[in-house]
Amino acid sequence: MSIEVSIVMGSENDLSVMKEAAEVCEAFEIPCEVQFVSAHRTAVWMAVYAEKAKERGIKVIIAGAGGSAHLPGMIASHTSLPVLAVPVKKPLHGNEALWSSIKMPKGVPLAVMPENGSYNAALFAISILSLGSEKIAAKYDNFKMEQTKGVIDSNILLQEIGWRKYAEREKGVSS
Ligand code: RP5
Repeated sequence: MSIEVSIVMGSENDLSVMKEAAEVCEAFEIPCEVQFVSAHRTAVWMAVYAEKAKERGIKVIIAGAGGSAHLPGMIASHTSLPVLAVPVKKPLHGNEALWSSIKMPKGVPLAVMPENGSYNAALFAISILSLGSEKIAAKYDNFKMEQTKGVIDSNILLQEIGWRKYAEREKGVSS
């Protein structure tokens, strides 16, 4: 099966955030690849990678970067594929990666996720892929239904045991 989703990031230090996107793709059985591609340190490789992505069968690129975060925008400038930006925010970082991505000038569009939003980036990629695949669309619909059911079930329990007990139970679950 050919790779449909590309997950790229500027540094190995972004992997702890970006791996969630790969996990979501795996859960939906979407073939994806994960690559370190830096706009600053491997500028030529980045351009070649982005330019070849479409002919390799890739349909969506998820690009994560921190700091000045040029990678998503530069990838988008080298391909007509949809590019989803994940601003990577580490402890002590400001919001620079988010602003670098969201301020993309007119003409080169970028879909920008929340900071560290690699989970939603993968879901967004899946929603794009579902336009061309009934199988993926069914899985995505099912995921959303299960998610809705989860909230309804939680609320039923909340009404049964009250918020104090529910909160205590949550503490127990998370510790
Ligand atoms: C960006 O610069 C990367 O996306 C990373 O988040 C940030 C810092 O890179 P490292 O110095 O941690 O490799 O290119």
